[in-house]
Amino acid sequence: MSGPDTAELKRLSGAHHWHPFTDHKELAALGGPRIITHAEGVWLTDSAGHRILDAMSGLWCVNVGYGRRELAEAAFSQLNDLSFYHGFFKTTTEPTVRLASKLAELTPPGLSRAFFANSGSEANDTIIRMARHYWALKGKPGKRFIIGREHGYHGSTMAAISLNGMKVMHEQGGLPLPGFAHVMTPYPFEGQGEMSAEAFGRLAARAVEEKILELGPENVAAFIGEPIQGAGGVIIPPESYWPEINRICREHDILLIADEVICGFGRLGHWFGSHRYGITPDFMTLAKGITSGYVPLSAVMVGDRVAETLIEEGGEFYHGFTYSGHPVACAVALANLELIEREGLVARVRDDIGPYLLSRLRTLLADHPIVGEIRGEGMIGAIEIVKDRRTRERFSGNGKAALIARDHCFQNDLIMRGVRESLVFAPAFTLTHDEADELARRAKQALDLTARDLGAL
Ligand code: PXG
Repeated sequence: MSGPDTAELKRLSGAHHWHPFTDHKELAALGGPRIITHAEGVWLTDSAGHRILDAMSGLWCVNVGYGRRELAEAAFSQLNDLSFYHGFFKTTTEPTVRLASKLAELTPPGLSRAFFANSGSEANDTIIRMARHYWALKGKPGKRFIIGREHGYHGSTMAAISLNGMKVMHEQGGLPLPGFAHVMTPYPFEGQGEMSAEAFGRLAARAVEEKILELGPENVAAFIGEPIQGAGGVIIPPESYWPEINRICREHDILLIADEVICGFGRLGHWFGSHRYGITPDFMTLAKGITSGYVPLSAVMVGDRVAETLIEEGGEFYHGFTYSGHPVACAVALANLELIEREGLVARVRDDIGPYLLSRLRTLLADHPIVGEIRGEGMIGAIEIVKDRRTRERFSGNGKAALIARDHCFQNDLIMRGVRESLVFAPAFTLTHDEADELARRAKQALDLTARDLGAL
């Protein structure tokens, strides 16, 4: 069987395809994109025939690994039975209802209802509207501010970008929109210094409280945070952080939004990051792992106090998407959740492959000259790159070192992401021990080459 015409696809891509988050001039200079043609387990194949170990499970989403027949069959069967119907005008479909009910069972108590969308960004936009509408119905229309965090990532729509703590995104398009504020994040490697982890967690939580008091609690609708920040560099908070956030939101009557787009569906070795950290959210954002990325789907879990007010006092909520609760996406999600349960993948992440991968990386990189820290939880983690392990001094060039390391991984057929000064990873939960050994070996090779390039060896 002959493969696709790579040269033609690259040419067509350069002429017609606008990639997400891409410098197109740079991509053209590199000769165009790599074209992925096939995937199985944690292995991608590209059009040149390379087998690539995907340590990112796509974009933090292919939790059950690629090529699972059960998910393909669920889609095929649903496409044959009912390819589309919607949830507008007093109708719905069976997979939609069954999935909503399954999510209510899996998520923490008090989150009983699911609104469906197609992406994490849309789900977060939905939450902003619901939160503000809730406060208006409560007679507090002034409560409009949403507080997010430095390095937070919540999506790419105008409102979701406004939640993000990424200045480079704000600079394009005149964002954030009015009504959004940002605070520091609990990033121990950079901020803890001589403090205890406990004290640092409290300090970072206090920043949220101070922002609420500065804006006035009567003007603040909600606080949003990822249990562990993913795209911002896998930032893992001290244990003291989330309990304090729970308390602060409760005391100042602020809604708490847990963005579980990356942490949800077993990534941290618990069904949700909220279980891991004891977070008691009013809203949860779900996407990615909900279908293991096989088809697009996201959901907003709406807490009971908000839902009851919107339902009892709100009348019609003028919000929804053509594909809200798409039956094919919901059928795939149900098959995905069933597979995670049947194979015990959440426990596997917590007790087996998560700790194993971390220990392999820690063993191989224990004395590596440019590794400042290896951190992780379940199947998500980061390797901090430093010039000096003792002082934590960074290399110059603002993240250039991580990009060099990322490129060496890429050349060695290993996919990791470079985020600021870290290499981050989030493989599928089905990674075998042998594959974890291989991943760690390739990561070490990439870091050795990076150290050589930067004159640190
Ligand atoms: N919340 C979180 C926590 C996310 O990580 C979104 C919301 C937005 O989801 P959508 O489906 O609108 O993309 C995300 C998405 C990266 C990367 O390179 C991360 C994401 C998306 C694309 C790339 O780390 N996270």
